[in-house]
Amino acid sequence: MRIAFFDSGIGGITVLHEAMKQLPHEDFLYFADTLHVPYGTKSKDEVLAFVKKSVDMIIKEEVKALVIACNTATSIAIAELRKTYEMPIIGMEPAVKPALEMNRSSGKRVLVFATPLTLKQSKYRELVSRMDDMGMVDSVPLPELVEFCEQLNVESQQITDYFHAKLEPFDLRMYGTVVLGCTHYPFYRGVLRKILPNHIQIVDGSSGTVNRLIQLLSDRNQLLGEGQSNIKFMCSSNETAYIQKMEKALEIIQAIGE
Ligand code: DGN
Repeated sequence: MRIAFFDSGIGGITVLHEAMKQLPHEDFLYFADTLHVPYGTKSKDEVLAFVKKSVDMIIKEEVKALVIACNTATSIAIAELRKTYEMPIIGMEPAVKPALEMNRSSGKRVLVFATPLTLKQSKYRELVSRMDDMGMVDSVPLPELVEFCEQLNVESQQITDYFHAKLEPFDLRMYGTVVLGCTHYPFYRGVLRKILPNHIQIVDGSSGTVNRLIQLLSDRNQLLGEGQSNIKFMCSSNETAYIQKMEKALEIIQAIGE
């Protein structure tokens, strides 16, 4: 049986890539809700309905676990999905905790990049208030980045100018870590490495999510290691061109390497 990954678009491929590195002997299904991408600028009720519809399509395939490889969908739908389905469902969480730990000794601040919808949710606010007793976390919504990414526009002058404009209000000397709190954003690691000062570390939630996936599957004796990193790509609009885009996106993130 495959391990399923779900996102509105190609973002979750960054998490799939991490899973392929850590679980090379599993097979995967990747489902993108192309009829409704992007989620990050829509209402909570709309996103909840889109996620449920997508998961109903995913479970028609033989899958043994589902990774909601989207911070926005996780913050809105994970509790409801866990009530509805029996299989292990793993979500994303902006890597605020590891980022704060990295900065403990330097006393530097954390800057979280995410979609506006993720940043507005109580799940995110509760996460920050639980972890950040010293008020060290700031955030910036970067909705346009999802749209650039969906066009596979991951390295261009437009992207560099976009980051410069968004980061202009921040004194980057005060920050030690940038958190990529949207699964589309690791496609921008390469550009960010060139733009951000060298002392700033960049973290995302992929490895934490994949570690949790491994733990849940091994607790259930479901890591049989009988696969070959075979991936079945699916999308809600059923377009061949989008399937090709997903394959290309996987090549891009493999080339970025992290
Ligand atoms: N990749 C999604 C996330 O991690 O929040 C955002 C996608 C979107 O539809 N905005």
